[in-house]
Amino acid sequence: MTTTSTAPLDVAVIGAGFAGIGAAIRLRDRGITNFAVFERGDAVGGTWRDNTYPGAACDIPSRLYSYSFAPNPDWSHTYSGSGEILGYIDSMVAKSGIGPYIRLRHYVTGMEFDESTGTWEIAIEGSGEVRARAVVLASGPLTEPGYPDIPGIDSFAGHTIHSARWDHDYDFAGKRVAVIGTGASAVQIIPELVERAGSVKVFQRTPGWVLPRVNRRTGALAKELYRHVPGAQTLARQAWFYGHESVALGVVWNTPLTRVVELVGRAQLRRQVADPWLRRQLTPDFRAGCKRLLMTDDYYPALQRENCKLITWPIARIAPDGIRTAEGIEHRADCIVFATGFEVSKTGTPIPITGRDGRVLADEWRRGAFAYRSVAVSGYPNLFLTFGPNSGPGHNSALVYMESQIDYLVQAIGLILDRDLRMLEVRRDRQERYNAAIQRKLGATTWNSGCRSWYLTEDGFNATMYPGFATQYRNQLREVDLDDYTLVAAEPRIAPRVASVS
Ligand code: N01
Repeated sequence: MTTTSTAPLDVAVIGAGFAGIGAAIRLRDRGITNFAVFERGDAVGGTWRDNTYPGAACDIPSRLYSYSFAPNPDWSHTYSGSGEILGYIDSMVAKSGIGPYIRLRHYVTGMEFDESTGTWEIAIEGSGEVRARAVVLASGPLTEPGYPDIPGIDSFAGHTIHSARWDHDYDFAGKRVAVIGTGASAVQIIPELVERAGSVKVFQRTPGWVLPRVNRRTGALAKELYRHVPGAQTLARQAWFYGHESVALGVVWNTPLTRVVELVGRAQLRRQVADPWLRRQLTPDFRAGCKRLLMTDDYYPALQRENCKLITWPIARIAPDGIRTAEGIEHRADCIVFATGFEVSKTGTPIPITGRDGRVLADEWRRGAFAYRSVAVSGYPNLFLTFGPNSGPGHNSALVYMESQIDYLVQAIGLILDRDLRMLEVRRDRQERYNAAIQRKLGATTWNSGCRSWYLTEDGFNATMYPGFATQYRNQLREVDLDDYTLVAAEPRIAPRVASVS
């Protein structure tokens, strides 16, 4: 797709992960065609393109971890692996025909709002600038690999691999492997590593709550049913949705049901780990739900394999030949696997964003990000976020939340174009009132109950999670309420709209 250099795009979507692809499909469904999706990588898929470590899979059932507007009757299992999810994203692109709108290897480095024209000026590395009347920032929170702040990390002479940038050429056979981290990625990697490596040492700082994940193959008959009776698939999705909603009662808030979740975790530990000392080392000391629940049946058995050892002494430093723990033991390693999560931007922005009157979003978010209903920010007209501040689910599918954001922002962008608005900007008073309520509600959640997690800033501010049911989140984004916004008409008209051409 090309546009003339002077005519702005109607919409620029930044990122071609799940959110960006979903936004592109829904924009096109709405009849908006003068848009482009800018993706810095050389393929679509975002986090599912990047996280290809052995065992990478989703811990939310696929029928729910997918878009309701793109149902897939062919999921092979209840929970899918990363390859199948990536295949689903690719097939959405192919079936919807949005491929020509996607510009791969286009790295957006910053953007600035021009109030006089009501357009965003978007800088793209090596390609100059593009203007767009509206922007969808769909760059995702889990993109940059996070490395721990451990002394000597750069001195290690062996091989290093991060879970989010797997090295498929490295041969683990016979190697001594150290894994740092025991979060959602680590518990999927470790069962695979013990099969391949000579030995595996798992360095745990905090044990998490591990719950069973019963994964079943979807039979041919069920697939036929889903293929020919779409209502059956909708029904299955709804059942998963409300099942997960009920889990919120024990996971989002600290209630008697939280004890039930913990009982299930303890039962899993008792059933799978015989040694009382190991059990003790693996018993969490925080409320279930405070950190992400770890859904796996394979992790505890893997830790008890002959060639695997759990290390719970704190890491003192990384040395050229391995890892030294606080009690003075040296653990030699040929390879260190960093399953240490992501550099999550909670106090800044992924790229410099300059809004109306020269304000800089990273400055405003210095002490923690905030937005109106997670999708719009006052002072930054015509800009919409996916997976923005306080939109994270602890108990339900991120895709449900994303779909609500997308439907909302497509409505809002439709308004800008249909009414020929120069600016659609959320009112600051509405945004402040919304965030005061969000932060008040977060105080009562398990996430703010005293554990360390990537949900919180260093100061303990929660800019990440939505303190409620997915149903409530969805309802608040059902309609764009014009009372929440300031509308400024396009006057004088900006450069005439030009039909984009392929
Ligand atoms: O990262 P994490 P992740 N010394 O930040 C440890 C999504 N996801 O990649 O708990 C020693 O959760 C750290 O220890 P502690 C999902 O949203 C989804 O596993 O902080 N250890 C922790 O154990 C998830 O929440 C799926 O004490 C250090 C680990 O590293 C998000 O990705 C699958 C350390 C980091 O855990 C991130 O998960 C996988 C240090 N200095 C991931 N620094 C699905 O199935 C950090 N650690 C959808």
